[in-house]
Amino acid sequence: MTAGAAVAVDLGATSGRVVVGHVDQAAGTLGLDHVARFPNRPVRLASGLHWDLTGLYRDLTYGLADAFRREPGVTSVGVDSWAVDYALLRGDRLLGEPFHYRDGRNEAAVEAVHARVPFEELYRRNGLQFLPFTTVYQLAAERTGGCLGLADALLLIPDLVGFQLTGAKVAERTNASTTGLLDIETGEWDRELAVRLGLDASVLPRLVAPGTPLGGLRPEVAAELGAPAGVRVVAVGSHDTASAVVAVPMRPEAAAYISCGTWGLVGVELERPVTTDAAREANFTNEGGVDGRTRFLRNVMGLWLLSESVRRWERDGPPIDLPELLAQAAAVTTPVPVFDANDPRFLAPGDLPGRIVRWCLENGVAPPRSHAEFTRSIIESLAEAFANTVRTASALSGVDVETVHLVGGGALNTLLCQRTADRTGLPVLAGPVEATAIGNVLVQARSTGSAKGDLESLRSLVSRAFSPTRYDPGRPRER
Ligand code: LFR
Repeated sequence: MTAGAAVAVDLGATSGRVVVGHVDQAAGTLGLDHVARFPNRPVRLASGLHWDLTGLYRDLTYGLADAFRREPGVTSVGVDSWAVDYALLRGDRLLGEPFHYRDGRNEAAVEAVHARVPFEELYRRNGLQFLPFTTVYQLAAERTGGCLGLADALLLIPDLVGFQLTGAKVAERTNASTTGLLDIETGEWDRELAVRLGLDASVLPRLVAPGTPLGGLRPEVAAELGAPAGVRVVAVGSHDTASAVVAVPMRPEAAAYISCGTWGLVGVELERPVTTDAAREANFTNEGGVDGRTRFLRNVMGLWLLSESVRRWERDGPPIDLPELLAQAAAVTTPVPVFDANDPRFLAPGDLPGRIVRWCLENGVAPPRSHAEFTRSIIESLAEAFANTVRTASALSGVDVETVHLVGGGALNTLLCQRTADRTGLPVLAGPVEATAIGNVLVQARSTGSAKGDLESLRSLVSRAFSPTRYDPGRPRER
C-alpha cells in the first residue's frame, strides 16, 4: 500500500479508464496501475446521437470500487473527459443523456449564433477556433426544442461525474474554456455574451481552478464503493487535453506537442493567449491550461479517421486486426493520396472510406484501393496536417520549435510517429501514451500535498518515469 495514491478517471470518446497513480517526488518516482478500461459507445436515440453517460458512470464507479479494493491508501480522485459536451439538470435530476458533439444538430445553430454575434467578435471575446460543435452552438440548438428552459444547471461531463460523486456543482476552468462562454481576458463567464445569444446565464455554475478540492464522496457513494475514509474528489485539468499537456515532458519555449487520440491536438503552450487576425484566420484556439497557461493549438481530425474507417469495414466484413493492418500500411510502396484531414466532411460518423474516395475524386487524385492503402493514406494525411499545424503554431506564437512531443494513444503508432518526424523535419519524442491520466494524477498529487512545484517540476517527474521513444526525420526505424 502507498499512502497518498490518486485515482484518475479518464473518459475518452471511444473508451474510459480508471488508473491509480503513485507519486513520490522525493524519490523522483511516478507509477501507474491500470485498474479498469471500458468502452464508450454512443447511442443513436430518436432525439439524435447521445452519450450513454449513465452507462459510463456505472462503469467508472465499478472501476473506482476496484481501485479502492486494490489500494486502500487512495486519498483522492480526479475526473477528466473530452470537452464541450454538457448535461442539463433540474435540481439533482438529469434532463436526459447528453448530446454527442458529433450530432448533426449544430449545423443550423452556427448560422443563428453568427447572425447574433459574428465570428470575428466571438474570437475576440473567447479566443476559440471555429469548431461547429463548440458548446455555444450546441446551446443555440438546444434553445429550439431542447430542455434549456427546464434546466437550473449546466454541467460539463467531468463536472457532472464530480457532482454525482460529491454533490458539488462547479465548472472547472480548463474545460469551461472550451464552451465559448468564457471571457478570454478575465477568465470569468461572459454573461453579456450569454444574454446576447439568448441563453440564461444563471445555469452556469461557479468556476473553480484545477487543483481545487471539491469535497468528500456522498455517504451513499462512499458506502457503495467501499471507499477508504477521507477520500476527496479534486478538480483536475478536467479537459482531457489540458491534463495531457501537463504530462508532456517538454520545454515549452522550444517545443510543440501533439496530443493524439481520437483527435490530434497540435500546438504550443504559452503564458498569454494570441488572438490576432492571423491566429483567427489559421483557426487556432486559446484554451485554458493548468496554472493559467494557454493551450494555443488547433484540432486536427486525429485517429478518428482510422477508427471510424475500421468500424465501417467491420460492419461490412470480417473483424480487422489493427496491428496487422498498420504493418501492411507501413509496407505499402505505391503512392497514396494525401487528403485534407481537416475537411469537415470527416466529422460526422458514417462511411469515412467513401468520403475519402469522394475527396480524392473531387481533387483529381487516384483514391486508395485496399484497406492497407487507405490506412497509409490516412496516416500520411494526418502526418502532413500535423506538420503544417506545427509550422503554423510556431509562426503565430514565435515559439522556435526544436522538438515535437507526441503523447496519447497515437504514440504507439510507429508509422505515424516516423512520418510526422519526416514531414516536420524535426525529431519526434513519442510518449507517454497515458499522458492524460498522468496529468490528472499529478494535479491531484499537488493538491493533496504529495507533490510540489510548478509544471516544470511536475514534468521532470514525467521525463524520469517515462522515457520517450525518439524518431528522427528521414531515418525510418526498423520495424
Ligand atoms: C480530445 C477533445 C478535444 C476536443 C474534442 C471534443 O479528446 O477533448 O480537445 O476538441 O475532444 O470535445
